[in-house]
Amino acid sequence: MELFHISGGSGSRRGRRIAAVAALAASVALVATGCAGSGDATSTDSAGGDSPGSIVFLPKQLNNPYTDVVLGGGDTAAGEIGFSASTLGPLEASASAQVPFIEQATQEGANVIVIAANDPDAVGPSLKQAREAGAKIVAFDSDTNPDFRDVFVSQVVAKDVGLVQLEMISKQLGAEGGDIAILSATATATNQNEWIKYIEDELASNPDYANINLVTTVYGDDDADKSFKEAQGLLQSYPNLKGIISPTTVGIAAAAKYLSTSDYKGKVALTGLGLPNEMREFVKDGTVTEFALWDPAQLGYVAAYAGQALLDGTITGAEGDTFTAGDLGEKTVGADGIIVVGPPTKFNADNIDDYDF
Ligand code: RAM
Repeated sequence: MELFHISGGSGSRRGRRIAAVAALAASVALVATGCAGSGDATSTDSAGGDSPGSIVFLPKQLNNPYTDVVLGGGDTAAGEIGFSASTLGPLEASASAQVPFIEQATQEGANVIVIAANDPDAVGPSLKQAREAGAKIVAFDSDTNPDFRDVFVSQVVAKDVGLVQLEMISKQLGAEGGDIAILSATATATNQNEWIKYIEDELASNPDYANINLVTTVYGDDDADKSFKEAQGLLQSYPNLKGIISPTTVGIAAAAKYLSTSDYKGKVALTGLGLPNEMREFVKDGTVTEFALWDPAQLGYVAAYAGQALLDGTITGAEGDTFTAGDLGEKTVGADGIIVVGPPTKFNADNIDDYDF
Protein backbone atom coordinates (compact mmCIF):
# COMPACT_ATOMS: atom_id res chain seq x y z
CA MET A 1 0.00 0.00 0.00
CA GLU A 2 1.44 3.31 -1.04
CA LEU A 3 1.47 5.91 1.63
CA PHE A 4 2.28 9.58 1.66
CA HIS A 5 2.86 12.16 4.29
CA ILE A 6 3.19 15.86 4.08
CA SER A 7 4.32 17.55 7.23
CA GLY A 8 2.72 20.83 8.15
CA GLY A 9 5.38 23.49 7.69
CA SER A 10 6.07 26.76 9.35
CA GLY A 11 6.92 30.21 8.09
CA SER A 12 4.88 32.45 5.83
CA ARG A 13 1.55 31.36 4.45
CA ARG A 14 2.91 31.40 0.92
CA GLY A 15 5.92 29.42 2.09
CA ARG A 16 3.76 26.80 3.68
CA ARG A 17 1.68 26.36 0.57
CA ILE A 18 4.75 25.96 -1.61
CA ALA A 19 6.24 23.52 0.89
CA ALA A 20 3.10 21.42 0.79
CA VAL A 21 3.03 21.26 -2.98
CA ALA A 22 6.74 20.50 -3.16
CA ALA A 23 6.41 17.76 -0.57
CA LEU A 24 3.55 16.28 -2.50
CA ALA A 25 5.56 16.29 -5.71
CA ALA A 26 8.43 14.59 -3.89
CA SER A 27 6.12 11.91 -2.51
CA VAL A 28 4.69 11.16 -5.92
CA ALA A 29 8.19 11.04 -7.36
CA LEU A 30 9.10 8.45 -4.75
CA VAL A 31 6.25 6.29 -5.93
CA ALA A 32 7.26 6.70 -9.53
CA THR A 33 10.67 5.28 -8.71
CA GLY A 34 9.16 2.48 -6.69
CA CYS A 35 10.59 3.64 -3.36
CA ALA A 36 7.36 4.33 -1.56
CA GLY A 37 6.43 2.12 1.32
CA SER A 38 4.19 2.42 4.29
CA GLY A 39 6.39 5.02 5.91
CA ASP A 40 5.67 6.46 9.28
CA ALA A 41 4.19 9.84 9.92
CA THR A 42 6.55 12.70 10.56
CA SER A 43 4.18 15.46 11.50
CA THR A 44 5.56 18.82 12.44
CA ASP A 45 4.22 20.88 15.27
CA SER A 46 3.86 24.13 13.39
CA ALA A 47 3.06 26.13 16.53
CA GLY A 48 6.39 25.29 18.13
CA GLY A 49 5.13 23.09 20.97
CA ASP A 50 1.79 24.78 21.55
CA SER A 51 -0.26 22.78 19.07
CA PRO A 52 -4.01 22.44 19.52
CA GLY A 53 -3.66 18.92 18.13
CA SER A 54 -3.10 17.03 14.93
CA ILE A 55 -5.03 17.23 11.68
CA VAL A 56 -4.83 14.66 8.88
CA PHE A 57 -6.01 15.51 5.38
CA LEU A 58 -7.26 12.55 3.38
CA PRO A 59 -8.17 13.62 -0.17
CA LYS A 60 -9.81 11.34 -2.74
CA GLN A 61 -6.43 10.76 -4.34
CA LEU A 62 -3.05 12.45 -4.25
CA ASN A 63 -2.05 12.53 -7.89
CA ASN A 64 -4.67 15.05 -8.93
CA PRO A 65 -3.76 18.73 -9.47
CA TYR A 66 -7.05 19.74 -7.83
CA THR A 67 -5.92 17.96 -4.65
CA ASP A 68 -2.70 19.98 -4.63
CA VAL A 69 -4.63 23.25 -4.60
CA VAL A 70 -7.07 22.05 -1.92
CA LEU A 71 -4.20 20.86 0.29
CA GLY A 72 -2.37 24.16 -0.18
CA GLY A 73 -5.34 25.93 1.43
CA GLY A 74 -5.61 23.31 4.16
CA ASP A 75 -1.96 23.62 4.98
CA THR A 76 -2.18 27.41 5.15
CA ALA A 77 -5.03 27.21 7.68
CA ALA A 78 -3.32 24.43 9.67
CA GLY A 79 -0.25 26.65 9.94
CA GLU A 80 -2.31 29.63 11.11
CA ILE A 81 -4.11 27.51 13.70
CA GLY A 82 -0.97 25.72 14.87
CA PHE A 83 -2.16 22.24 14.01
CA SER A 84 0.37 19.50 13.51
CA ALA A 85 -0.66 18.66 9.95
CA SER A 86 -0.13 15.74 7.65
CA THR A 87 -1.64 14.26 4.50
CA LEU A 88 -2.41 10.64 3.77
CA GLY A 89 -4.06 9.21 0.72
CA PRO A 90 -4.21 6.75 -2.15
CA LEU A 91 -3.11 7.23 -5.74
CA GLU A 92 -6.44 6.10 -7.11
CA ALA A 93 -9.90 7.25 -6.17
CA SER A 94 -11.43 3.79 -5.71
CA ALA A 95 -14.14 3.14 -3.13
CA SER A 96 -12.16 1.41 -0.40
CA ALA A 97 -8.68 2.80 -1.09
CA GLN A 98 -8.95 5.29 1.77
CA VAL A 99 -9.76 2.76 4.49
CA PRO A 100 -6.16 1.80 5.46
CA PHE A 101 -5.24 5.48 5.63
CA ILE A 102 -8.13 6.24 7.97
CA GLU A 103 -7.01 3.33 10.14
CA GLN A 104 -3.49 4.67 10.18
CA ALA A 105 -4.64 8.16 11.14
CA THR A 106 -6.61 6.62 14.00
CA GLN A 107 -3.64 4.58 15.21
CA GLU A 108 -1.53 7.72 15.17
CA GLY A 109 -4.10 9.50 17.33
CA ALA A 110 -5.30 12.12 14.85
CA ASN A 111 -7.49 14.73 16.53
CA VAL A 112 -9.14 15.81 13.27
CA ILE A 113 -9.52 13.84 10.04
CA VAL A 114 -10.51 15.86 6.97
CA ILE A 115 -11.72 13.51 4.24
CA ALA A 116 -13.05 13.75 0.67
CA ALA A 117 -14.89 10.45 0.39
CA ASN A 118 -14.48 8.20 -2.62
CA ASP A 119 -17.59 6.36 -1.50
CA PRO A 120 -20.11 7.58 1.10
CA ASP A 121 -20.34 4.23 2.91
CA ALA A 122 -17.11 2.28 2.27
CA VAL A 123 -15.26 4.64 4.64
CA GLY A 124 -17.96 4.35 7.32
CA PRO A 125 -16.69 1.58 9.63
CA SER A 126 -13.16 2.99 9.79
CA LEU A 127 -14.43 6.54 10.39
CA LYS A 128 -16.63 5.18 13.16
CA GLN A 129 -13.54 3.70 14.81
CA ALA A 130 -11.70 6.99 14.42
CA ARG A 131 -14.54 8.81 16.17
CA GLU A 132 -14.63 6.24 18.96
CA ALA A 133 -10.95 6.97 19.45
CA GLY A 134 -11.83 10.65 19.83
CA ALA A 135 -11.26 12.13 16.37
CA LYS A 136 -13.48 14.82 14.87
CA ILE A 137 -14.42 14.10 11.25
CA VAL A 138 -14.70 16.86 8.69
CA ALA A 139 -15.84 15.71 5.24
CA PHE A 140 -14.97 18.10 2.45
CA ASP A 141 -15.27 18.12 -1.36
CA SER A 142 -17.13 14.77 -1.43
CA ASP A 143 -19.34 13.87 1.51
CA THR A 144 -19.53 10.66 3.50
CA ASN A 145 -22.85 9.32 4.63
CA PRO A 146 -23.74 12.01 7.25
CA ASP A 147 -23.74 9.34 9.99
CA PHE A 148 -19.97 9.09 9.72
CA ARG A 149 -18.88 12.74 9.99
CA ASP A 150 -19.43 15.83 12.14
CA VAL A 151 -19.71 18.36 9.31
CA PHE A 152 -19.39 18.51 5.53
CA VAL A 153 -17.60 21.50 4.00
CA SER A 154 -19.17 21.90 0.57
CA GLN A 155 -17.50 24.09 -2.02
CA VAL A 156 -20.82 25.38 -3.36
CA VAL A 157 -24.49 24.51 -2.74
CA ALA A 158 -24.65 21.12 -4.52
CA LYS A 159 -27.72 21.95 -6.61
CA ASP A 160 -26.03 25.10 -7.93
CA VAL A 161 -23.02 23.03 -9.06
CA GLY A 162 -25.36 20.89 -11.15
CA LEU A 163 -27.36 23.79 -12.51
CA VAL A 164 -24.43 25.98 -13.51
CA GLN A 165 -23.12 23.19 -15.73
CA LEU A 166 -26.50 22.71 -17.38
CA GLU A 167 -26.85 26.46 -17.98
CA MET A 168 -23.44 26.56 -19.65
CA ILE A 169 -24.04 23.60 -21.96
CA SER A 170 -27.49 24.92 -22.88
CA LYS A 171 -26.02 28.31 -23.80
CA GLN A 172 -23.26 26.66 -25.81
CA LEU A 173 -25.65 24.38 -27.73
CA GLY A 174 -28.00 27.24 -28.54
CA ALA A 175 -31.63 26.94 -29.64
CA GLU A 176 -31.02 23.71 -31.51
CA GLY A 177 -29.98 21.78 -28.39
CA GLY A 178 -29.08 18.15 -29.07
CA ASP A 179 -27.66 15.01 -27.49
CA ILE A 180 -25.21 15.37 -24.61
CA ALA A 181 -23.24 12.97 -22.44
CA ILE A 182 -21.64 13.22 -19.01
CA LEU A 183 -18.04 12.18 -18.42
CA SER A 184 -17.79 11.78 -14.64
CA ALA A 185 -15.17 10.73 -12.09
CA THR A 186 -15.74 7.41 -10.28
CA ALA A 187 -19.16 5.78 -10.17
CA THR A 188 -19.14 5.94 -6.36
CA ALA A 189 -18.09 9.58 -5.84
CA THR A 190 -20.65 11.31 -3.63
CA ASN A 191 -20.03 14.77 -5.03
CA GLN A 192 -20.29 13.99 -8.76
CA ASN A 193 -23.25 11.69 -8.23
CA GLU A 194 -25.14 14.39 -6.38
CA TRP A 195 -24.41 17.02 -9.04
CA ILE A 196 -25.43 14.59 -11.81
CA LYS A 197 -28.69 13.85 -10.04
CA TYR A 198 -29.52 17.57 -10.02
CA ILE A 199 -28.67 17.78 -13.73
CA GLU A 200 -30.94 14.80 -14.51
CA ASP A 201 -33.79 16.17 -12.38
CA GLU A 202 -33.55 19.56 -14.03
CA LEU A 203 -33.46 18.07 -17.52
CA ALA A 204 -36.59 16.10 -16.71
CA SER A 205 -38.52 18.99 -15.20
CA ASN A 206 -37.40 22.30 -16.73
CA PRO A 207 -38.99 23.08 -20.14
CA ASP A 208 -36.04 25.39 -20.92
CA TYR A 209 -33.98 22.22 -21.39
CA ALA A 210 -36.53 20.21 -23.39
CA ASN A 211 -34.21 20.36 -26.43
CA ILE A 212 -31.34 18.67 -24.55
CA ASN A 213 -31.17 14.89 -24.40
CA LEU A 214 -28.74 13.17 -22.01
CA VAL A 215 -27.75 9.93 -23.77
CA THR A 216 -25.30 8.41 -21.29
CA THR A 217 -22.98 8.92 -18.32
CA VAL A 218 -19.52 7.36 -18.44
CA TYR A 219 -16.78 7.24 -15.81
CA GLY A 220 -13.11 8.14 -16.26
CA ASP A 221 -12.34 7.39 -12.57
CA ASP A 222 -10.41 10.68 -12.27
CA ASP A 223 -7.63 8.98 -14.20
CA ALA A 224 -6.41 11.14 -17.09
CA ASP A 225 -5.79 8.27 -19.52
CA LYS A 226 -9.07 6.50 -18.81
CA SER A 227 -10.96 9.80 -19.05
CA PHE A 228 -9.31 10.55 -22.41
CA LYS A 229 -10.35 7.13 -23.74
CA GLU A 230 -13.89 7.53 -22.41
CA ALA A 231 -14.19 10.89 -24.20
CA GLN A 232 -12.95 9.30 -27.41
CA GLY A 233 -15.38 6.39 -26.92
CA LEU A 234 -18.31 8.77 -26.47
CA LEU A 235 -17.76 10.32 -29.89
CA GLN A 236 -17.35 6.89 -31.46
CA SER A 237 -20.55 5.57 -29.89
CA TYR A 238 -22.56 8.76 -30.41
CA PRO A 239 -21.35 10.47 -33.60
CA ASN A 240 -24.21 12.99 -33.34
CA LEU A 241 -23.23 14.08 -29.87
CA LYS A 242 -23.41 17.86 -29.52
CA GLY A 243 -21.97 18.32 -26.06
CA ILE A 244 -20.18 16.82 -23.05
CA ILE A 245 -20.48 17.89 -19.43
CA SER A 246 -17.55 16.74 -17.30
CA PRO A 247 -18.10 17.55 -13.60
CA THR A 248 -14.50 16.72 -12.68
CA THR A 249 -11.29 18.66 -13.22
CA VAL A 250 -9.52 15.49 -14.37
CA GLY A 251 -12.28 14.53 -16.80
CA ILE A 252 -12.75 17.94 -18.40
CA ALA A 253 -9.00 18.41 -18.98
CA ALA A 254 -8.71 14.94 -20.56
CA ALA A 255 -11.79 15.46 -22.75
CA ALA A 256 -10.46 18.86 -23.86
CA LYS A 257 -7.14 17.25 -24.74
CA TYR A 258 -8.94 14.68 -26.88
CA LEU A 259 -11.28 17.15 -28.59
CA SER A 260 -8.52 19.70 -29.25
CA THR A 261 -6.77 17.46 -31.77
CA SER A 262 -9.90 15.80 -33.18
CA ASP A 263 -12.33 16.77 -35.93
CA TYR A 264 -14.82 17.59 -33.18
CA LYS A 265 -12.86 20.61 -31.93
CA GLY A 266 -15.19 23.60 -31.80
CA LYS A 267 -18.11 21.45 -33.00
CA VAL A 268 -18.80 19.42 -29.86
CA ALA A 269 -19.30 21.66 -26.83
CA LEU A 270 -17.41 20.76 -23.66
CA THR A 271 -18.10 22.26 -20.27
CA GLY A 272 -18.10 21.25 -16.61
CA LEU A 273 -15.70 21.86 -13.72
CA GLY A 274 -12.06 22.64 -14.43
CA LEU A 275 -8.93 24.25 -13.05
CA PRO A 276 -8.20 27.48 -14.97
CA ASN A 277 -4.49 26.59 -15.20
CA GLU A 278 -5.30 23.23 -16.83
CA MET A 279 -8.00 24.60 -19.13
CA ARG A 280 -6.38 27.86 -20.30
CA GLU A 281 -4.82 26.41 -23.45
CA PHE A 282 -8.12 24.82 -24.47
CA VAL A 283 -10.03 28.06 -24.00
CA LYS A 284 -7.41 29.92 -26.04
CA ASP A 285 -7.41 27.34 -28.87
CA GLY A 286 -11.22 27.36 -29.17
CA THR A 287 -11.89 23.85 -27.83
CA VAL A 288 -13.75 25.15 -24.77
CA THR A 289 -15.93 28.26 -24.43
CA GLU A 290 -16.79 28.31 -20.76
CA PHE A 291 -16.55 26.12 -17.65
CA ALA A 292 -16.83 26.66 -13.90
CA LEU A 293 -15.21 25.95 -10.54
CA TRP A 294 -14.64 27.50 -7.11
CA ASP A 295 -11.36 28.31 -5.40
CA PRO A 296 -10.22 24.85 -4.20
CA ALA A 297 -7.76 26.38 -1.72
CA GLN A 298 -10.66 27.96 0.16
CA LEU A 299 -12.22 24.54 0.55
CA GLY A 300 -9.15 23.16 2.33
CA TYR A 301 -8.79 26.35 4.33
CA VAL A 302 -12.35 26.34 5.70
CA ALA A 303 -12.19 22.59 6.39
CA ALA A 304 -9.17 23.02 8.69
CA TYR A 305 -10.88 25.83 10.60
CA ALA A 306 -14.03 23.70 10.90
CA GLY A 307 -11.82 20.99 12.42
CA GLN A 308 -10.44 23.44 14.97
CA ALA A 309 -13.96 24.66 15.83
CA LEU A 310 -15.14 21.08 16.41
CA LEU A 311 -12.10 20.29 18.50
CA ASP A 312 -12.36 23.31 20.80
CA GLY A 313 -16.15 22.95 21.11
CA THR A 314 -17.09 26.16 19.25
CA ILE A 315 -19.34 24.02 17.05
CA THR A 316 -20.84 20.57 17.34
CA GLY A 317 -22.11 20.39 13.78
CA ALA A 318 -25.62 21.51 14.72
CA GLU A 319 -27.52 23.77 12.35
CA GLY A 320 -26.91 27.41 13.19
CA ASP A 321 -23.49 26.88 14.79
CA THR A 322 -20.98 29.53 13.70
CA PHE A 323 -17.20 29.78 13.69
CA THR A 324 -14.52 32.00 12.22
CA ALA A 325 -12.60 30.54 9.30
CA GLY A 326 -9.51 32.74 9.50
CA ASP A 327 -9.32 35.34 6.72
CA LEU A 328 -12.53 34.00 5.18
CA GLY A 329 -14.57 35.16 8.16
CA GLU A 330 -17.63 33.73 9.81
CA LYS A 331 -19.12 30.49 8.51
CA THR A 332 -22.41 28.96 9.55
CA VAL A 333 -23.32 25.31 9.79
CA GLY A 334 -26.48 24.74 7.77
CA ALA A 335 -28.98 21.90 7.63
CA ASP A 336 -27.48 18.38 7.72
CA GLY A 337 -24.20 19.73 9.09
CA ILE A 338 -23.24 21.34 5.76
CA ILE A 339 -20.97 24.39 5.63
CA VAL A 340 -20.95 26.13 2.23
CA VAL A 341 -17.80 27.96 1.19
CA GLY A 342 -18.92 30.16 -1.68
CA PRO A 343 -20.48 30.55 -5.12
CA PRO A 344 -19.05 29.04 -8.32
CA THR A 345 -17.10 31.13 -10.83
CA LYS A 346 -17.44 30.77 -14.60
CA PHE A 347 -14.23 30.96 -16.62
CA ASN A 348 -14.00 31.98 -20.26
CA ALA A 349 -11.67 33.85 -22.63
CA ASP A 350 -12.48 37.17 -20.96
CA ASN A 351 -11.41 36.28 -17.42
CA ILE A 352 -9.33 33.09 -17.42
CA ASP A 353 -6.05 34.98 -17.22
CA ASP A 354 -7.18 36.58 -13.97
CA TYR A 355 -6.91 33.23 -12.16
CA ASP A 356 -3.86 31.24 -11.17
CA PHE A 357 -4.88 27.82 -9.81
C1 RAM B 1 -11.93 16.36 -9.40
C2 RAM B 1 -12.38 15.56 -8.20
C3 RAM B 1 -12.96 16.46 -7.10
C4 RAM B 1 -13.96 17.44 -7.67
C5 RAM B 1 -13.35 18.23 -8.78
C6 RAM B 1 -14.33 19.21 -9.40
O1 RAM B 1 -10.71 16.96 -9.16
O2 RAM B 1 -13.33 14.64 -8.61
O3 RAM B 1 -13.56 15.66 -6.12
O4 RAM B 1 -14.47 18.29 -6.67
O5 RAM B 1 -12.89 17.34 -9.81
